[in-house]
Amino acid sequence: MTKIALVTGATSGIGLATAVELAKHGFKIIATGRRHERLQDLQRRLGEDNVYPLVFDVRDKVAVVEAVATLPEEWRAVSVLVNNAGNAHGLAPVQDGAIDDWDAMLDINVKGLLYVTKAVLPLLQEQGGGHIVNIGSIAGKEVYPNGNVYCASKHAVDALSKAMRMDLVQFGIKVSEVNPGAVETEFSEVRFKGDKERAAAVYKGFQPLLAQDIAELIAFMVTRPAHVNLAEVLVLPTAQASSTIIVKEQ
Ligand code: NDP
Ligand code: 8X3
Repeated sequence: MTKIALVTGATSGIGLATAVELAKHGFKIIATGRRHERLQDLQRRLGEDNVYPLVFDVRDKVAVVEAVATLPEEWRAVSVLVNNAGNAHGLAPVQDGAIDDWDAMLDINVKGLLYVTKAVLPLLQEQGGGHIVNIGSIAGKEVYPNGNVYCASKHAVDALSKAMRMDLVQFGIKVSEVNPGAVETEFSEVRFKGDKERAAAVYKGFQPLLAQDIAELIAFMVTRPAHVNLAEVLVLPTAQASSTIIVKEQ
């Protein structure tokens, strides 16, 4: 039987690459995000019957529940949930931080992940098990200067992943966490509010991870035998040793 994976943030970066990679492994994809036209592009790319676009903002708890409730019968047998939607807003010391940026990061990265999980969990339970993959970050393991609230949001994802594993083990649901270092996506463009030059500078002078690297890892995790759960993976570019130590060529 074809398996169904719901991937949040499938309009760009890690989520988009994961949707494509899981489709290669035979999954049908419920692809979510706010940018409907990008979800439609993905549907055209992977085939009308292989992608179900679901548009919602993860911050809107009513919209999340309503969107999941609209899934047609043939799309309800979800066995994999990839909680990927997330981003950073700003990079500033706490004394200069913008409150709207803090709200966005906590609302999207923490509360949004919880809302989606709560809405999708019953579908996994109906399958008698399943797999939730949360995208954390090296920022959930360490903090770095000016990263304060983004790091706090990813530390929360780290705690929630461990806690969800404890709560859901009784239902045969695996919970895994992937913690990447620097991955070149739209992440820094969002963080720096559309400043492409500043965003590109983050990845200059070394080879960052590609979204595809993370997608392949997620596909590997969700295709392990039923008795194996790769619970947590920290994955870094070779040039990166910690949040603050990245060896760059001059
Ligand atoms: P991108 O900016 O390329 O992708 C972010 C995705 O999240 C988009 O598809 C976006 O869709 C979705 N998203 C953002 N806000 C919302 C929202 N309010 N409601 C619904 N969807 C939303 O970044 P990445 O691919 O890099 O990021 C994916 C995840 O990986 C994030 O959780 C990020 O924190 C994490 N991560 C990234 C790293 C990196 O270096 N890039 C390293 C470690 C972790 P849309 O805008 O269409 O709604
Ligand atoms: C994204 C990577 O180092 O900018 O989570 O926090 S970092």
